[in-house]
Amino acid sequence: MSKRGAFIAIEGLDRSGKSTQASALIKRLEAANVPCKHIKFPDRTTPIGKMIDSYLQSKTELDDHVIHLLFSANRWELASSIVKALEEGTTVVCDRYAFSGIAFSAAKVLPRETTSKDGDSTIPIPTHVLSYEWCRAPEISLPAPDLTFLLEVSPEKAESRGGYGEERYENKEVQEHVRQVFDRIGEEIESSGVGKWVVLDADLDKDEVEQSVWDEVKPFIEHMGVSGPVRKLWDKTREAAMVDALYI
Ligand code: Z5A
Ligand code: MG
Repeated sequence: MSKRGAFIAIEGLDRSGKSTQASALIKRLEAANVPCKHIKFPDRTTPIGKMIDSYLQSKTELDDHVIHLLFSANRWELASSIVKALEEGTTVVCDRYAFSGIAFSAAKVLPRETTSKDGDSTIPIPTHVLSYEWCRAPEISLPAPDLTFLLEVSPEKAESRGGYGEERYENKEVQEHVRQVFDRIGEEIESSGVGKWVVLDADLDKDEVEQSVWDEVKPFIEHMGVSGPVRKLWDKTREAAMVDALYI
């Protein structure tokens, strides 16, 4: 099988510079004559994307389960076209992906906090609305990125960047929960061996972050793409099939 394109996801907290870095990477790939495609989630142009957009702008209310599944469906709408592009040799750069989907939903907490007593002080225990496992389930088997960047930005830097706080989820408390879920996802991806997870300091200047991204992407270009089929996220179907085979 000839080489295919690389699937690169850019993830991170709000205002960490994901869209800036996705565009910069596309420019560099084009300059290096690498066939490439720029996609973004949520894709607000599809019918599902329009429902998501309305929810994010607080124009409509949706149950937390429903909005989570819509975000995931918005990715599944494009899943086969991503695989097709990769197989045709196109490198796909994706601005936010399944990991944002899990992190933002699993980070949601109920407005009322339960408390626990620790000596004289009372410690708030946030009650999560959706479990991590529930949030991850609809993302299983989506095309797996070969390389994911997690852009880490401090709350102070994020706030100093334009537009912060205009949509849902854009507040410090939510962002801190999101950060914790991203860390858990990163550990899982690294230990699964499906794709590389690279954490970058996004407090740095745009140019410095851009260079770090390029340093990681360059080996894929030098190797003229990626060998082997597009892998799937958290895919246990092969393992399950092998276990089933033992009992036949
Ligand atoms: N969401 C979800 O819940 N579930 C899902 O499955 C998905 C998403 C996919 C909207 O996403 C919301 O949807 C988001 C997660 C949730 N919730 N929140 N909050 P979105 O991707 O549409 O959000 P956005 O409007 O694109 O914002 P963003 O992604 O947070 O921003 P960004 O792309 O990371 O940053 P940027 O646009 O590149 O840069 C922001 C500004 O900072 C801009 O003025 C830049 O010029 C500047 N900038 C960028 N980098 C730097 C550096 N290094 N130094 C200084 N200034 C910089
Ligand atoms: Mg963005």
